[in-house]
Amino acid sequence: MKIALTIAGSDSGGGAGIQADLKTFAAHGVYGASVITAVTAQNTTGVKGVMEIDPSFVALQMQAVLEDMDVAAVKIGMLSGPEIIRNVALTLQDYPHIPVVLDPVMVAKSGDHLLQPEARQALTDHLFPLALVVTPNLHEAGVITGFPVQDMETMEEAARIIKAMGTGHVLVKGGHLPGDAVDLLFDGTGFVTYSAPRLSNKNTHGTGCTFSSAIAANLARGMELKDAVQKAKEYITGAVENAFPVGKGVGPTNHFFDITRQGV
Ligand code: PXL
Repeated sequence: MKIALTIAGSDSGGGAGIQADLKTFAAHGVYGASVITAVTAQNTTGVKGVMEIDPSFVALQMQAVLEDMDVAAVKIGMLSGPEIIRNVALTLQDYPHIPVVLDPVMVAKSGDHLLQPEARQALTDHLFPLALVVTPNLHEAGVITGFPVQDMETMEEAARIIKAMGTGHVLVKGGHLPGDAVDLLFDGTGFVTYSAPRLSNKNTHGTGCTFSSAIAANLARGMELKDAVQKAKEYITGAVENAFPVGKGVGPTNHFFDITRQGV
């Protein structure tokens, strides 16, 4: 069984963060290891608090996993602060052969900060150059580039700018566009688009986490990036389509829709 590692925050509500990542890995038949960067006290209605893990202890968790296991892909989510970012980047530098999917998580769906605004520069400076692909949504692409990203034209422009920051590829996610959910992958030369019809299900908590860990799971299984994104897009569409209400707010996606469909 292939091994994937998630470096991310814990969502006590179980719908996003580390919990979403591990469920996604499991749903793909990939063994999941996890390095926790921060613990959120959170449910489907919002974030009540964030406790950062000591940055040196984040590095220690990474070393424990990486020196022991043959990790085939890494997914990075919530990083919280600049010191954690620097330690994650420093540790990853010793493993340049492992593909890294970097989800530049900034705020939760509820609007709560998951990355301190003063940590944005560290994210682009230290981690973008180590990533095979960075996966911003429209809001994150706007914050990173400094202009509103709201249609295909500005998504292309943002992809070019983010690519120039040193990442291998950029996947700008258009899930918040009016109309179809169209994502745009840029490799520095050409664009590939991935489209899915807009779904009306309101239970979308953890969509970004789930999408990026599905890409990482597919990479761990040996797929090329373009195919990994295509398959992950199909998976996240199924997970949102089959989401069911949990809690009183925005519920999580259904990571195991393939299994629940079979009546398990
Ligand atoms: O989806 C972004 C995200 C990442 N990590 C954690 C989260 C969330 C969103 O709520 O809670 C821990």
